[in-house]
Amino acid sequence: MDDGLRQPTLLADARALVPFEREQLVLSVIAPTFNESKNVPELIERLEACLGHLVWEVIFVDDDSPDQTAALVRQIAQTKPYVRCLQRFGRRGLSTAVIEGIASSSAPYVAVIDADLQHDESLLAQMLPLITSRDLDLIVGSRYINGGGMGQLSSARQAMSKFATRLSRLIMPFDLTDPMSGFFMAKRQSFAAATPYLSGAGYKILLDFVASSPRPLEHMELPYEFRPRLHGESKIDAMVLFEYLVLLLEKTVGRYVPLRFFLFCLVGGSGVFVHLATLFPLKALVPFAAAQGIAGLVSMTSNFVLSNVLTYRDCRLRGRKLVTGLLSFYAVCSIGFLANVSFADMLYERGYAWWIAGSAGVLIGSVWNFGASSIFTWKRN
Ligand SMILES: Nc1nc2c(ncn2[C@@H]2O[C@H](COP(=O)(O)OP(=O)(O)OP(=O)(O)O)[C@@H](O)[C@H]2O)c(=O)[nH]1
Ligand SMILES: [Mg+2]
Repeated sequence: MDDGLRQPTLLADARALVPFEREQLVLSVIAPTFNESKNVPELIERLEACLGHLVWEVIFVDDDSPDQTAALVRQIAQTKPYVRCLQRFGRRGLSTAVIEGIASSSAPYVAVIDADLQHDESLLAQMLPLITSRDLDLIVGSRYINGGGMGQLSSARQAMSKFATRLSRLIMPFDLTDPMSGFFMAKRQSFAAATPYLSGAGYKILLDFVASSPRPLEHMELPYEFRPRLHGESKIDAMVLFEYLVLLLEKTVGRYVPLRFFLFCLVGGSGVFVHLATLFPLKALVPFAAAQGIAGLVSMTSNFVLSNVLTYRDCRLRGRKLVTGLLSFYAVCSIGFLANVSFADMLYERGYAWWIAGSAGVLIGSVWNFGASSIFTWKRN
């Protein structure tokens, strides 16, 4: 990267380039964590080494990790007041963790970094003088520009990341070489301006930020080499991919239809297949009405399971609540079915074409099922 600017290689340079009072809090570093207790102490030490000349803080946003990451952070924070812990309960999500971490900070600049030591924290000392002196909104750590790299990431993961980067062009207002990067620094005000429009879905908070900002962001990229994970496990799984699709849908289809409703209808569509696939073999074994009834129950159950895992993944029912939720879902859908049939019948009686009457019935039934189940089954609006 040749940006014509003096690159601060020494800490003294960095301090000289950051126009803040000695006592003023300049930077909040947000580190989302889930089971990172083995990495936290090392990350704090490394941040101290590169930011120690500034007034800064690190906020660990932990989703109640079973390995007691939050307790460890709090213990360290007792002697290091620049270390903070924001512990969340009953939910998961890297993007929402970052959003809430940033919302809890008051520094004029924020940085987001993985807690697993895979990002090059020493870059923060370069980012800060650049973002202030150039009055930028955003500096992104990129693995895809000269000097950066994917490290030892498996070729399958590299290919996935590149594919996801290509897909991101659907929603990106400007080109970034590495919108999948979880490593960036931003002006807090610029992030705050985008906050009301953020999707919060999944793990790609940088892409969400860039796609949700009400105005184009003044930005630049700096290279870094992605390091291998030293301790702990990656949280990348099929759900991460699904969440990425949700983010893309939210920023495209979601502009016109609430995404949860869209997902609810997709799941409902899959229920039609489940229904027919159950009905087909059953009708040879039992009377048609019984087969239709059983198929209805099976498809409602599969709709419930899929909605619980996908559409309402953030307030997923577990244990005993799964059973009461299923019963309330049956009740809600039965009323929806009656509404569907009676509305369609009324339209048909009034002379509307069969397909208009039928579709209107399905729409009324779906809207009812969606609204009522989100209130009674998953207890939200
Ligand atoms: N608060 C919170 N943090 C999370 C969650 N999922 C992942 N993280 C943290 O986000 C950071 C990145 O997660 P990783 O699983 O390492 O994902 P990655 O770095 O993209 O993938 P790997 O290269 O496989 O490690 C780590 O600090 C995780 O602890 C979550 O649901 N909630
Ligand atoms: Mg990682």
